[in-house]
Amino acid sequence: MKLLLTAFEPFGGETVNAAWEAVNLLPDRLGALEIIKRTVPTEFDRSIACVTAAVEAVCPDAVLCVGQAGGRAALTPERIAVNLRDARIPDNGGFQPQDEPVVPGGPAAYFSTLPVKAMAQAIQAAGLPGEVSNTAGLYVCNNLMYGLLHFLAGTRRNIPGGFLHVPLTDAQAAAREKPTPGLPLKDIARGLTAAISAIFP
Ligand code: PCA
Repeated sequence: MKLLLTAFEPFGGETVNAAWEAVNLLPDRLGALEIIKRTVPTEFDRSIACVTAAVEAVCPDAVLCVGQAGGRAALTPERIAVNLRDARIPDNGGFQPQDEPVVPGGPAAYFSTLPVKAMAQAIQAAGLPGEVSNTAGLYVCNNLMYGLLHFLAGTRRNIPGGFLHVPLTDAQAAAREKPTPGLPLKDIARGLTAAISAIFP
């Protein structure tokens, strides 16, 4: 079995992205599962093109995209992606869409086709904070989750896919002006491993 595991490049003026740092710590194999990792540009259109091309190239059995959510204290599998882009800051290409759809004419939303509750429970069982989130925001992460699920729905190949947000690393959190939750990087990686084990039980 193969998992396509993606994470975003740093964005918003930061030099690291907790999602990519954590994905990078994971091995390329977990038992029988092969993990194929890809870095994704933090740009609205390019992120979707990058991940859908990787799905075509890799033919994975599931796709999990990971992003950083500064301010969150838990690892959060996302339940839903909405067909809306409304950016508070420009993406890494300088694009800042306001109140526009991800896919004009597309459905209002897609639900994750990953087992989000089992993933959250597995993270908790590993002794880490994990909970299902009901919003992936309106920035590049929600956009990628929507674009991926729209693409997968059109392939009729039944590949489950979804998104998970991680908190900042404790080092990133310590550098923020306001008190912000953070987790040790190795705990974020351990939580991701637990979530993956729930996708391939
Ligand atoms: N987090 C941002 C985009 C890239 C990332 O890692 C988000 O939550 O939309």
